[in-house]
Amino acid sequence: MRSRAIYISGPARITELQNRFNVTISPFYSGRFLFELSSLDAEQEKILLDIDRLSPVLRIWETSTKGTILAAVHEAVAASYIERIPDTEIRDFFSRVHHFYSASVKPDWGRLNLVDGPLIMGILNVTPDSFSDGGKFLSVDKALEHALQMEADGAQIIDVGGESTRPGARLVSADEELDRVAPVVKAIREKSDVLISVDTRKSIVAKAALDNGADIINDISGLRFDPDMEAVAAEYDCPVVLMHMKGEPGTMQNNPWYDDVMREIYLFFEDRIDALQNKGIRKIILDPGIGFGKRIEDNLTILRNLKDFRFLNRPILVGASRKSFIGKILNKNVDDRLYGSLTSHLIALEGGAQIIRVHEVGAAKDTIGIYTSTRLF
Ligand code: 9MG
Repeated sequence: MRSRAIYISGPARITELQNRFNVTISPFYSGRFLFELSSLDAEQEKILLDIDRLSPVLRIWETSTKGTILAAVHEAVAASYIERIPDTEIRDFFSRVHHFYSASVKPDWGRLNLVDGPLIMGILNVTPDSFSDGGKFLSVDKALEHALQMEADGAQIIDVGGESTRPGARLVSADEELDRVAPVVKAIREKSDVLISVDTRKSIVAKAALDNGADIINDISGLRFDPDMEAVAAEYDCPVVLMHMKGEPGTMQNNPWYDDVMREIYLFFEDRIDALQNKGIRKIILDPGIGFGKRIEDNLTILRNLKDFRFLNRPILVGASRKSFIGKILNKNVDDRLYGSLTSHLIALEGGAQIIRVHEVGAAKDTIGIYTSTRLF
């Protein structure tokens, strides 16, 4: 069964859904979630209808011939109630709803432990042409110094990347990328216990980084660029960042277009989670890929609706730091985007992001400090 949470942002969204599903939705649901359930078999549909009869928890507006149901699930779906539902995918659906309304999932994957609150991933670009700090950290010593400084400032993860992913960037050969990344990962690991992620689309680079002490694969292609990447992730059983990107870096910002950006990303995540799990990859972090084949309004829609993705029961990572949508909205150069970046981080945290990928670690740490304090009272 496929299930998707749809956030009803306001009257325009209500009208859109009314038209799409041919149903009447009360304005009462503005600001709430509806759930689109599809591919239901007859058995599942019967269970849902029984639940609808017996309980106020679920109300069904339509069982269409296409097998899609638009449902409103009240926010208080109690765990004890879930226990009484027969053990089917419907029960799994209710468990996910329960999670969705109670808190983000917080897996403890050994060295990567998301139980104790959001983590900071500090960006370490070892490229001559990276979009915001190009060329500054090309030597191993300089890169190491910067990594250790970010750790001292509060980063729990250092994201080492040897290929620029800015729009229009050129492809780098595997050898060149390997030469940039592997010695830096090795040097950091010799000096520190900090988590290291390797920002690469190439399995050879990922494997070398993991062999030198990296912990996480951060692949902006969602492990689709290199056919061997999934095998490496499965073999090392390491966490992977599954990022959404429309197109590829060279051309992705040439007129990107979405009918419904949230829907497209959501379905991409569902498909890729299935595919990765079938390959034995269990530790999946979702990342909507701010700025990767997205217009300004797409980036803003994602940030505003980020919590929709929590329904997929996976931790969420957001990278908004210094990105061009901030520059365009505020009319600021790349070095002047700190406040815009921090505000974006805060919105991401509010939407359930558990890892934020940042350039300015100390400032991000303060943002998280205030954000988490407000959760305590
Ligand atoms: C490498 N890189 C650049 N931007 C990124 C983002 O937003 N997310 C992830 N996972 N990686 C990114």
